[in-house]
Amino acid sequence: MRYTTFAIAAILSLAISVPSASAQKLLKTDGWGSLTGKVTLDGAIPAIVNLVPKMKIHRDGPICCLLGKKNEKIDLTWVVDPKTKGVANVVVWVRAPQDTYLAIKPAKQKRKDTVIIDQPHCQFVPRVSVFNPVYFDGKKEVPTGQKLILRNSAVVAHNIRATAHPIYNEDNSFNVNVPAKSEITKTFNPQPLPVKLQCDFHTWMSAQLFVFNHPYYAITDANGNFTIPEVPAGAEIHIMAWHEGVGYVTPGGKTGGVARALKAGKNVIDFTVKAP
Ligand SMILES: [Cu+2]
Repeated sequence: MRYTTFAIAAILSLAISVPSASAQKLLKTDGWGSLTGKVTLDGAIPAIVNLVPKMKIHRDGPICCLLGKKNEKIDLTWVVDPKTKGVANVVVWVRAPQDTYLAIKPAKQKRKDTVIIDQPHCQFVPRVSVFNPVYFDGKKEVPTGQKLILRNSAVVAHNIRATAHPIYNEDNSFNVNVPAKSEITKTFNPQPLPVKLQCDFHTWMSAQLFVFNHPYYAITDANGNFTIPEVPAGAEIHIMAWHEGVGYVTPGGKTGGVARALKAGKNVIDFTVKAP
């Protein structure tokens, strides 16, 4: 078993090249532009999956789960505005070309905000989050000061099983009980795809957490709209988008994206997500 795990890890480490910090050069850019747009669904809106039947037969149902808000009692993989077909919870970010990194304004290198993922009843809130614990300064990753709190404000115990990438976050996956009215702080290293959070007590509970080493990201709102302010302009970068239901929305996976040089001022890019 030990050898098998070791062999798999060895193969993975060959297949996945973790960028070496020393090989990266600052991407030469000129000014700053905002990146804004809308993500819409192409196809029929997936049916809403009602979680109430599962909650009704769970011992925590009457005392906790069923007391949640409406959006805590449905599956939130697909949240689509019925009028505009805007898709919520799409993560949009930009990626520097290979062997380069993006400049970050000093004001965005330090952060005082905290990412909080709560479990107020029997659903993670919010469903999709982004955490920016470090930024890349050209040589190394430096802490931004941003913290991650995994909170249980419910009256029942939850469990959090975090599945992170085995290479980028070799020691950071965990599985812990979180008693009622308590919280834990954790951290992760940046990785290409989100860390998945689940609760083993309420098996329908699930959340996604992206971890980036830059501030150039946004999550689409209930109407599918997003804005990333102050992105380095004037040089080609890759615009990336991801949705839980389909994975990468943009072509080419983690090394792909939509290549574009932003102009100073406002830039617009829209995406469509194929319905499942
Ligand atoms: Cu739970």
